[in-house]
Amino acid sequence: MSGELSRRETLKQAMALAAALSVPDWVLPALAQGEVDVPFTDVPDTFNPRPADGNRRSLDLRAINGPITPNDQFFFIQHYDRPEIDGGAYKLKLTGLVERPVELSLADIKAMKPVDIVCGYECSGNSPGAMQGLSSNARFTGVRLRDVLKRAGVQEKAREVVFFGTDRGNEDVVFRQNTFKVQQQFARSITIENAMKSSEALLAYAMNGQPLDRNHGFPLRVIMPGWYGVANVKWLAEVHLQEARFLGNFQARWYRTLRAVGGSGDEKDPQTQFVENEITRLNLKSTVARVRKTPSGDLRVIGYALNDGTPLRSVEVKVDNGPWQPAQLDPSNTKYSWKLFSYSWKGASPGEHTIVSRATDINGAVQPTADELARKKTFLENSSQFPRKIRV
Ligand SMILES: Nc1nc2c(c(=O)[nH]1)N[C@H]1C(S)=C(S)[C@@H](COP(=O)(O)O)O[C@H]1N2
Ligand SMILES: [Mo]
Repeated sequence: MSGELSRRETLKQAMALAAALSVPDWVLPALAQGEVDVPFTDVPDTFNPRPADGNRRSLDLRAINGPITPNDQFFFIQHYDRPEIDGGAYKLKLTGLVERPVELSLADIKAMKPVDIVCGYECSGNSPGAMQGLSSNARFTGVRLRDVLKRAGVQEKAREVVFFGTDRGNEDVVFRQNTFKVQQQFARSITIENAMKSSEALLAYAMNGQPLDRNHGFPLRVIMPGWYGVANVKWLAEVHLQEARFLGNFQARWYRTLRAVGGSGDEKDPQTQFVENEITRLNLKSTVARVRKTPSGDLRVIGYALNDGTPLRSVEVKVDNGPWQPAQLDPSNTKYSWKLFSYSWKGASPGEHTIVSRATDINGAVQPTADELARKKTFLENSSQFPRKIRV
């Protein structure tokens, strides 16, 4: 009893303390009046967030002015074309090891209990070379995958949940000396545990309060909070339950990382082992996005961190060869959102400077440097620190 009381007392004190410490009322959204952007000198002239083919778009991080990425700026990318789907005729099929096959119209889905989640994610190919533009953050609305699966019932034997998009293309299936060119639907799978355990996995039909647009998977897509973008199958056509592992091109072949362990790291060194993993949850990452000069002459370094939902311990910023300094985290950050940060830099001298951020989570995982990732042989999952150059 007294233990319970003192625990409550401690909690009350902690809450009072939190209320007394005035939480900054934030840097973003409203960019303060009189501030100007400090130009980056590392953005190549060729960087074009909107290539003319219209088939993809990156986010220009220099334009971030709030926690939510507007729909007409949210990055998009995919492997094939972007199907145009008639929402009125649309049916989501639930097939395979279900108790009863079900087809759901968009109206059926919207009649179910809606769930909202703010979720940031990046393409696993996002990198300094892409100016980190394959990343965005939005509020998604949809229904829990779990609730949809319950409509069809899950057979005991089901182990794998396969999401098929409407888009398809030709892929090579290599077996010994034969290469078969076969048509495949874009598809990804997750385990039944990840589908049923996670209350967060969504089939989303809206983004920032608007119906999904064609670029982002109209009329329905998967959102796996805390996972790389590839998990978020767009233009969802079918959810198929099966016992065997799913081996589609973008599940078993394309989206994987090869790392060297031990030895010299060279392929010919017998002491070196190679480990492959599939692309699943987001690695811990942060990046500087924008630097603002305030009327007082101080600089404000703004950026975001992204990870699998593990709470962060800190985001720090380093200027040139100085020490790591703690940045402030935006109180509006949520478990799976982008975690915005801001660092106040006083007394910057005129000239060129290098600034870099790094994130650390509560388990002590620290965002690696590019050198520390050198043993990663394939380019996906580049979560390295990204030193930026600016001219003050
Ligand atoms: N149907 C389908 N869904 C897809 C893809 C695709 O090629 N086809 N690409 C995936 C990849 S690799 C990424 S990074 C995300 C990007 O989501 P966005 O375009 O909405 O930003 O979509 C994923 N969903
Ligand atoms: Mo991606």
